[in-house]
Order: sequence, then structure tokens, then C-alpha cells
Amino acid sequence: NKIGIVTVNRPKELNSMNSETRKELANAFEELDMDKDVHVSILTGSPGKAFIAGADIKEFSKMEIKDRKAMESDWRVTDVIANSAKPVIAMINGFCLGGGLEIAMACDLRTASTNSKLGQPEINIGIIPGAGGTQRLTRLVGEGRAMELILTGNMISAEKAESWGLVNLVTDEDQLEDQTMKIATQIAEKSPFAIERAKKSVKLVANNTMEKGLKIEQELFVECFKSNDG
Ligand code: CO8
Repeated sequence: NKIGIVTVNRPKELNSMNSETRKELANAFEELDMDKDVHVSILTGSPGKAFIAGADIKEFSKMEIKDRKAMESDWRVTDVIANSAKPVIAMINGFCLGGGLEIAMACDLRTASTNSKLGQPEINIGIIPGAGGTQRLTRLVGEGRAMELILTGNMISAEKAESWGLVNLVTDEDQLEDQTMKIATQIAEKSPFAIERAKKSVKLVANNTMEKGLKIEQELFVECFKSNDG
């Protein structure tokens, strides 16, 4: 049905991501990006308490991170998702913390069940968000709210996240998949050519100046206007 689903399946560790999981996720989204039959993807956590409870802290505490390049390559998955030609929806079904929220924010839309809790708890272990959290959260919710989450390490409810614009939709747990599929199906029916350009153009806001963004938007618009796709 043109929709790809990627599930993080480490329920015993609350779907936290070790380096192998991060690598597998990056590979999975690269494959989906190449797959002509897939127009939209959904990222979720295996059923239980968590969407993704961040990096695997047990592994993390033994890791040596030598420099920025090492971080960039370890967390490649966030770039792969953000730069994918196809939209990705994070279907948040429980704890969405640290690197889990950072991955969700690299996605294009976020849906969440009412039992979800979102936060950047890195400060509680003496580090800062390092997989895009300070940048993407600030762009999504504004500086004051980003500071609140990042400096206190507190978690917020799905409802609060929705009122902040951090998630697009909140629903009961038993409705989450249906509601998310509904959005995914709607997007999957559109012209992939235009969807790719729409995503690219919206992303320009975060990545460029207004002047440059308006010019690129016009170029992408003309490409869609001239194309017979959709
Ligand atoms: N990593 C590894 N194991 C975890 C993690 C995790 N992040 N979270 C939970 N678990 C494990 C627990 O150790 C526990 O295992 P066991 O049963 O063997 O003791 C099991 O999952 C269940 O957890 P709890 O018993 O703690 O469940 P609760 O319902 O009581 O609490 C919480 C749930 C609130 C989610 C709690 O588990 C918690 O606070 N977890 C840690 C969350 C966290 O701090 N995440 C952020 C990690 S840092 C990060 O993501 C930074 C990424 C960017 C850095 C880049 C690095 C290269």
C-alpha cells in the first residue's frame, strides 16, 4: 500500500538504540528511499512502554567518542531520515526520550498515543542532546520551551507536546496505528514528485536564509508545474 514501516524491536531495553540498531535504522531508511513501491514510511517502537527510550545507556557508558565526526557517523540515521526524498512519520507509542526524540524530530510528522512521554533527559547524566536535539527542538517549539526541556531534563505528556506543536496528533493507544495510517495513506496518494519537492522546500526554512529559500522554492515550484507527474 506504498507505506513502509520500520519498528525498533528491543522491548526489554525499552527500544533504546545501541550502535548496531542505529546502523540498521540508517540502512533501512536508505533502502526505503530507493524503493519505488514505497511513498511514505512510519518509524515506531515495538509494543510495550516505549517508542525509543534514547541511546542504550549501558553501551553508551562504555563508548569512547573521540570527535564530532564519530558522532556524525554514529547518528547518521537522523540525516538519512531528514534528507530522504520521502516523508517519514514517527508513530510515538510510549517513552520518546533523548536520541528517541531526536530521531522523531528528524522525521517529518509525529503522531503519539496519550500514554507517551517526551523529553531530552541527557542533562540528568551530564551530557547535552548530541543528535540534533538542541537544533531541531528549538526550531520546532521555540527557544523558551526547548530550554525548558533541555535544561530540566523533564518529560512532557503527549497532550502538552501537541499543544507545543511538537507532535501533530495525539490519540488513544488503540487508535494510534489507524490514525497514523490514515495520514500516511493520504500522503502516499499524492504525486511523489511534488511530495519530494514539498518536503525539500519546507526543510529549507531550517537550513537556509529566507532570501535563498524563496529562490529555491520558486525553482522547485517550476519543476512541479512543468512535470506531468500526479
Ligand atoms: N538504555 C538501555 N536500557 C534502558 C534504557 C536505555 N536508554 N532505558 C530503559 N532501559 C532498560 C532498563 O535498564 C530496564 O532494564 P532491566 O529490566 O534489565 O533493569 C528496562 O529497560 C526497563 O526500564 P525501567 O525499569 O527503568 O522502566 P521504568 O518504567 O521504571 O522507567 C524510563 C522508564 C523512565 C524510560 C527509564 O527507564 C529511564 O529513565 N530510562 C533512561 C532514559 C534516558 O535517559 N534516555 C536518554 C539516553 S541518552 C541519549 O539518548 C543521548 C543520545 C545522543 C548521544 C549520542 C551518543 C553517541
